[in-house]
Amino acid sequence: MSFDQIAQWVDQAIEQTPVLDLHTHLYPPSFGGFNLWGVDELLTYHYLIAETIRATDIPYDKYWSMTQQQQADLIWKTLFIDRAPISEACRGVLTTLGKLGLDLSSRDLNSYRAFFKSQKPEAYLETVLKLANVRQIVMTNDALDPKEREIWLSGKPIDARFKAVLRIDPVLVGWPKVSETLSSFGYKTSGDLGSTTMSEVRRFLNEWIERMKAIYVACSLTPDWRYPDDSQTTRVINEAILPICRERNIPFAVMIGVQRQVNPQLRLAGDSVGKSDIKSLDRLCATNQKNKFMVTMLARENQHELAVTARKHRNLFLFGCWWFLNNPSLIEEMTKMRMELLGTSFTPQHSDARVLDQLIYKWDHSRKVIAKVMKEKFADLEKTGWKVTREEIDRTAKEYLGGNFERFLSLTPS
Ligand code: HDL
Ligand code: ZN
Repeated sequence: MSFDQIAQWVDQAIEQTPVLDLHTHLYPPSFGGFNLWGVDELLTYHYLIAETIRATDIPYDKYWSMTQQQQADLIWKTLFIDRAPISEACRGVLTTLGKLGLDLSSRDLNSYRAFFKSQKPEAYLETVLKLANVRQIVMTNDALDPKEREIWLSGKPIDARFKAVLRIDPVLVGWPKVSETLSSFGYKTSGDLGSTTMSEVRRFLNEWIERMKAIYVACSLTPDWRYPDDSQTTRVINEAILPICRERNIPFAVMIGVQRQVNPQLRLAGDSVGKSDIKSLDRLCATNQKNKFMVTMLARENQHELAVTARKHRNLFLFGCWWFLNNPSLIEEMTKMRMELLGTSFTPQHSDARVLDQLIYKWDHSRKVIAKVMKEKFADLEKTGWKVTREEIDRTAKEYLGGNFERFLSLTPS
């Protein structure tokens, strides 16, 4: 088979395979204000806030006192008009606007605003899912957020394309403060994490996994995370999260390496990255073989050891180029290394989208890089004398863009 033919098959397979996006911060229109979309939300994405603050000397409190439209105007002028919008987050906004058919040569933000003003959330969701070719959106849900909790308790039906995930960072790292929040919701918890409290934490987990039909339980962990140790985090993992995830046969997703709020004045944009301890992850997977773990790590320096660790533990499901790694140069480096070490048994990407329209650019950009690496790997395969078929290319694309994850969800570790 010629390289051009292989390349054409890969491009078609990657473009035409609808994606299961296994980690996002998106919500269906029925969640009202939680569903963020439109050009002002795109421009005030926290990645672009950080880049704008860095490029100007605007006082933090002046920025935060502006309306969202004023913030978007400042970001547009600073990063798109006064400077070339060549960062990944800037390019993403333009990819999205361009794919929606807007005239980027005008550089007229108000004309773009007029387009979004004419959209309705429900119909716009269909437009975005079609353009992004996304079939399922996995959310990040916080049962401790009073507003989100109310929506879940209302029992409002949810678009079946949106799947819930119970995100539990405070339950892991927020003791004793989180015991007040839990007890305000009727759980008999106290800061001491005694046996009653631990069983009430289990009740909280069970009730909300059930209510949300959560497909996994997730948390993010700082570079200082160690397992096991004598911390409350280890106790909650061992005595509450792992037993319940095992009983329900759902994964526990650990997203490791975020250094929270290194610059609190940036608010959501104030988090950073740190190299994390791979031995803790190794022990987590090795000593809990009947649990399933989804893992992504934030530091580039952790990626090779993470891929090797995935080779050692089949209950470790490796996914995505997370956050500061979600850039073409690093997606290519990581995906190449992962294909060489793990073959087809991982999920190359998730979008982490916070604004619905971002699905359009995050998947356009990532698909191109994944396709580039697949072309190279299948061409190498062909050069051995193996006869690459369109079927195995199509099958591999389906595995990478959601099939592997669905199979992992269905597995029962022995
Ligand atoms: O903790 C997380 O899930 C991260 O993805 C954060 O939400 C982060 O702010 C983010 O949006 N990264 O892309
Ligand atoms: Zn996220």
